[in-house]
Amino acid sequence: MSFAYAPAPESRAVVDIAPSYGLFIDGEFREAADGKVFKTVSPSTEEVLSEVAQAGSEDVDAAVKAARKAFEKWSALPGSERAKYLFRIARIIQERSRELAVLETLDNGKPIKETRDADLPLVAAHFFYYAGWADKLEHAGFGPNPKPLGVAGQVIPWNFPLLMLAWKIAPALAAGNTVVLKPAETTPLSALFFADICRQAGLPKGVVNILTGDGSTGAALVAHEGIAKVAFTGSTAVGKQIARTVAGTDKKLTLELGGKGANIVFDDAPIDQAVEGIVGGIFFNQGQVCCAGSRLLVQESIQDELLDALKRRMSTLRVGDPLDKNTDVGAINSAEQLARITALADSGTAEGAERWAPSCELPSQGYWFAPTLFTNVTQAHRIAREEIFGPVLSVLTFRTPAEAVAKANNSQYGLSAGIWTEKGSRMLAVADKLRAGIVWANTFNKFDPTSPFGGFKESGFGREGGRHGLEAYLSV
Ligand code: TXE
Repeated sequence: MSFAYAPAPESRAVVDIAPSYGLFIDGEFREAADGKVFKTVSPSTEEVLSEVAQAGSEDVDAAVKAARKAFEKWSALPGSERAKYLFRIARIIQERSRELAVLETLDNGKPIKETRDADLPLVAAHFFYYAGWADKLEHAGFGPNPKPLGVAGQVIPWNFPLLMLAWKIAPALAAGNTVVLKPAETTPLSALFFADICRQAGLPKGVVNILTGDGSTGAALVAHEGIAKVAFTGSTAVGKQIARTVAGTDKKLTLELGGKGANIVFDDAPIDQAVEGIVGGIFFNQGQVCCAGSRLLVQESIQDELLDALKRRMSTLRVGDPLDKNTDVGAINSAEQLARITALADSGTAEGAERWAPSCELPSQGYWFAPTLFTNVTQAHRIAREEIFGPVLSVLTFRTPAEAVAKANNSQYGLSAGIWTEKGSRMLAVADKLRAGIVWANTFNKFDPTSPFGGFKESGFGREGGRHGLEAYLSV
């Protein structure tokens, strides 16, 4: 006898999306000065979800002015008062988490399982965590009188829209700064819902301003002379451009850019556990994760055993409707991103790597890419060097720990890595030699607001999260 268990898809009726949204400036929603708008579509269905305002330079100026005015009072509040607002925001996020999870899944394409169990709890956790810091800045070892910087201009990507917003806004506000934040053009909605949460929490006008728009809006924001601090998460190319804009000004800058994380599996690793970590490391959020474990480095002696187990596990992944609670792999965020993934995966085949994917039926509407594995990969292949930002894993082998370290570090990036071994001494020795901002031990993609996150090399500089994340928003 067999039981078919199929929970109903998460109801999209829990979220009420308006047909259009304005910019959130000085506590009010308003149209763009030049009336421009753009559409946001659901990547899993290509349905138009809403039309949102496209901020131009006049709007950037208005938002920065509102934030500067708000800064005077906000920065003068006792930390305990700022904490109350942040705690209130955190609690409202928890109360509205089902609605926000469905919204994020609709706008981004990621499975509800992830928005519900990873994104939203982490978003709330960040606000709780930094709320706790707001009245302790004098005691955090920053020196006698840490001061906020002013207005932070923050530009975020589309892969974790609400979580990246939380990483940026929570520490900025706790430290006494005000913000103008620009969400990515393909995922503007959760930031606009967050604006509504700020109103619900009674946050003073102008402390948080949200400007929807594309790269031109982001460029105008980071160049604005009223901005004291720029925080960016996105592509390395745009990060370099922003660094050039900011160079020669007194703006503080943090950049969180691309990655090509190595997930290193030694022959004594617990195989089943490692397979789960490898799968989570590359297929979580369809691999659209800067710290994804996109290079699997496996010790040669266990290659066959590990790859067999990995393929079996990949064959059980369910790809499809992201609102279905059983779905493991959702939609790719945009047609452009799908095209980038497709082109890089095709380069793998063209350069001689061996491609494998489980048989799975992809929906006919929307942007989809099957979980894919490449073996016979060399370090020279593009799929071993370039960030694919998709559900594509490149497998390389090694014989000795020294070779594993050399291969892992052979990258322009240095954001994340994972090590799988039962041997504690080897774990520590290898971790110490990896040029990566985050090294996971017998796990992968674990996040926590108390841990600083950030990279080496072309993965950027500065840290978000933890006490270090606060320092980026203070003059000490
Ligand atoms: O990034 P962009 P895209 C990587 C990933 C992906 C590639 C391209 O490899 O395939 O980048 O993605 C805003 N000044 N990552 O094109 O363009 C833009 O509007 C100021 C890794 O989406 O960098 C959006 O809000 N802002 C990454 C944000 O920058 C500008 C996450 C990111 O978009 C701008 C995303 C400009 N000149 C992509 N141009 C990670 N580190 O997690 C664009 N923007």
